[in-house]
Amino acid sequence: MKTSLAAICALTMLATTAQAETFSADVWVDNWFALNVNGEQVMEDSVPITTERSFNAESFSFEAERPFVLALTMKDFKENDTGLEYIGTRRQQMGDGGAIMQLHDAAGDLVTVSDSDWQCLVVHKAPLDTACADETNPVAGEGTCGFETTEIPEGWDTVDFDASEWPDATIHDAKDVSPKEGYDDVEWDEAAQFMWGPDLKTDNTILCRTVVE
Ligand SMILES: [Ca+2]
Ligand SMILES: [Ca+2]
Repeated sequence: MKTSLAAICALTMLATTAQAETFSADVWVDNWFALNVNGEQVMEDSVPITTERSFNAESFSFEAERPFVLALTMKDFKENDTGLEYIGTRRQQMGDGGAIMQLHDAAGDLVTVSDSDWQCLVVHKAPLDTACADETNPVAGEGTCGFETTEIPEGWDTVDFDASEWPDATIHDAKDVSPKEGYDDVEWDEAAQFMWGPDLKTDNTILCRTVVE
């Protein structure tokens, strides 16, 4: 009896562990990202969002069991809730975002890429009037410098979450994103596209998710 129970336990463990696969990811985001898989963070951009001109790609691997959700939190740099950067200098501007990613399995086969199959929710949008970028003293929440924040939905990074109400990711041209440092270090599959919210400039913080079956 003891033996058979132990054998069953061993078989169960084997079956459980056998389902976990190793995946390798390449992610490039202007400017910062964190990647959660089924509610657990597996990667955070190694360059803090507070770093000026933080352009870099991250290549890393993680283990997961299908189905799993890839949940990217992404931020375009902003100095404050005006959404602007270089405030008070001649370079004062809205700044822009953009992201590209690809995922391969252990055999090197492509599993998924950034494309319009992802759902994205903009959770920080500013400025609400682009004339804010030309204000001599832009103040968040005043005049043209309004901003909009959305609460991050509970459990959005888990498979059970219903994102059917979320808009599809917006695909942007490479020339509009103009990817910088780090982007060229990765050999991108031609299927990988630049995704973001509808507006590269005023969509500052965005949640994007997709389920890998
Ligand atoms: Ca940026
Ligand atoms: Ca921006």
